[in-house]
Amino acid sequence: MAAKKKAEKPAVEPTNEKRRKLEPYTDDAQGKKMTTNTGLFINDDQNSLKAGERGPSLLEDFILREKITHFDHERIPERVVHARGSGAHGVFKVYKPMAEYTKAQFLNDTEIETPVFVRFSTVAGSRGSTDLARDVRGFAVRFYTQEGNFDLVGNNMPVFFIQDAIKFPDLIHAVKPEPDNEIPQAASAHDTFWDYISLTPESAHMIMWVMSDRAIPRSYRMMEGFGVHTFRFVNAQGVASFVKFHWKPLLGVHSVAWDEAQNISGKDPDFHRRDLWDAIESGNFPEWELGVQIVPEEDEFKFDFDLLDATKIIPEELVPVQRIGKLTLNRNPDNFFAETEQIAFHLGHIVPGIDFTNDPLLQGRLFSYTDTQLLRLGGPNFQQLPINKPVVPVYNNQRDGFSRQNIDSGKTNYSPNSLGNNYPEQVRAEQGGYTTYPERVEGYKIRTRSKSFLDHFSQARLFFNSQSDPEKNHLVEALCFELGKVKTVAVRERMLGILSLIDKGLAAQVAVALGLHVPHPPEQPVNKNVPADGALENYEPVNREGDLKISPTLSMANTVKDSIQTRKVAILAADGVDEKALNTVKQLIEAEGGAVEIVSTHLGFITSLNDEQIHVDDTTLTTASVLFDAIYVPGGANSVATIEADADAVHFLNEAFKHCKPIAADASAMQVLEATYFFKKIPSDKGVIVNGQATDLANNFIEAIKQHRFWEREKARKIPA
Ligand code: HDE
Repeated sequence: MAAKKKAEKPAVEPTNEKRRKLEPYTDDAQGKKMTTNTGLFINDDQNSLKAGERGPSLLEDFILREKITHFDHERIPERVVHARGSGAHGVFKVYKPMAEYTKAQFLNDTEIETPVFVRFSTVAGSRGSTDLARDVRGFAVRFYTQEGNFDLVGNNMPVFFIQDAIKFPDLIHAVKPEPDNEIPQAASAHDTFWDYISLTPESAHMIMWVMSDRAIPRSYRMMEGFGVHTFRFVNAQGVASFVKFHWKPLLGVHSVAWDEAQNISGKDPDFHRRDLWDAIESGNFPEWELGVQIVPEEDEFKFDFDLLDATKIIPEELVPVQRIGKLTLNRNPDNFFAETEQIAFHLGHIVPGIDFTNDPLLQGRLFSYTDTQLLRLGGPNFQQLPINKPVVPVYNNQRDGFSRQNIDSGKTNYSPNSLGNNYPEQVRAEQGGYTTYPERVEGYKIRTRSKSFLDHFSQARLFFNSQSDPEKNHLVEALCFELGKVKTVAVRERMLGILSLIDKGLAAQVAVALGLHVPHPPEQPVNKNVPADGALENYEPVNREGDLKISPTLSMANTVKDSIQTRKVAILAADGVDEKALNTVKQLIEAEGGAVEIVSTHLGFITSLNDEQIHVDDTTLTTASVLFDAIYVPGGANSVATIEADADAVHFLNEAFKHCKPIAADASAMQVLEATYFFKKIPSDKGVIVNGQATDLANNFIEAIKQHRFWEREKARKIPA
């Protein structure tokens, strides 16, 4: 696919009702005169009012006071979790009517393009923290439907750490920086997190995901998304089914290496934010398909896990994912604060045809989201902020409060009323009024955990067993890293106990790195889920084998690898470069949708063999290999000699090799490769393309870039870059 031209912003607006509705609130100061907030033209914005040239400033200076007061109040509390994030506008279109399962209009009308706003985030770090932290990513989607806002507030992992919302504050306290010294930022590799996890066996499955490469995505555009909980679809006849939501990225699911992630955190902590922004600005609109797994109500108890348990997936091999529509992100926000920061998601923002289940994690979330916005956005009127307003009108008898925007006219603000003809009127179900699915519930009031929630290990094992060898190695190394940062030996030991209940080999490998022995025989993990008066047997984890041994869809090795679209390729070149080779490779990569940057030893231009002036995008000082997906070294004697002599350029290649990236070099540039460690140690590698003329070389290189990474290279462990 060819790289698309930069999108003209207005081109996407007419199709997007939400964008149109935001327009009246969007203002640009170009060509405008400066005023105070009351509209008074400002004559001098640079000097405060003083009593004499060198005299004190005067309290009378209303311009100074207004400007400073506003500034003093510019910050709002960051989100207590998911503080660091990036958002974008887009559209969603369903492929085929889903009437059999749901009456939700936006999932039935194939003509409607529903406007969306999506916010991706990390969970633990503060607003200014690095994008590349090992963490879960939030994947929150707001659909501005004709029946009101529907928010699918999901993550890039399909399960969660805990089964009951009442545990959430503890989990988050444990993962956030430690309370005495506020260290470490945006990292789970510390004592309090693993202390908590080692006492919380229900987190075993989620820990496998967070220690996998899913926690260090290459791009937001290359992540899956999941609604996590089981939701309910309800059709027009009132028939309900269970549903799990998925987002499948069309570019495939890809990650970086952990060493790379740590480097990126220093070189470009905005890596994911920049990547999303740049892709949209360049017209390479990120796309996902919405997937659903549907389970008929009568099959609720058919599985060896509980559908209400958010620490479990429904393996795709048991219930296939139907792809039912497409999400396209096609416009960056105009203002980060007004849009990305002020958007207030809530999984209680629902439309007819979609309903909740009794998942105790979901139930607690239904309370938390509005509650948190009341503090974060300063009162009950946050729904009237432009980014939060639905595209459909809003009428009710809620009134007043801080920063009320609406001017609600009329005498009545209560219901029933006769003075206002009893408006706004309620809406019958057949006319779109929301009705809750009449699920039958009865039981004792009781604080307990269902026994159907107690198998904490079989799906953790399923996940581990389903990984490719390199993925398993990464997971082991992640655990060695994280637990290696834990100072308390008893915590490490407890974690080894938990790991041994998932997989003995896994536990043994981690134990070696920690210089410990796996507790033997593996005891039941210390289980602090048990309430003071609870009986242990009601909480004791069950370690069953699990019906399914392998689920191939859980491995990123099986993701789509058919495109190099938006992959970034660095060309290492200097004066005297062979511009024919350079241009051939560059053009072929760009024709496939890849992006090329010329990296040299100085900025400005380099002069090729034939005196062509080539613009330099970056130097080995201003960029780094970790910010690219692949590297190419063209020939040309002088260029090759300069690159070979530049230690940073040689490091660039060694590091790219270490991170398993494809590398290509012209035959006449071999001298550069020979200066690297890797070429001396591993002269032949599938991902190092050194044969063929420019066109062949480029084509083989493109095929290699499609593979993303040559992880098997890591086995050699010979590259100290
Ligand atoms: Fe959240 N979560 N969460 N969460 N969550 C928030 O709401 C909460 C959970 C998720 O981009 C907060 O507006 C509780 C699961 C995303 O603005 C807060 C529990 C999943 C975002 C909150 C959970 C999520 C949030 C903080 C346990 C995946 C960012 C700011 C019951 C399905 C949304 C805010 C955005 C944000 C509470 C667990 C996803 C405090 C109590 C499970 C993507 O309300």
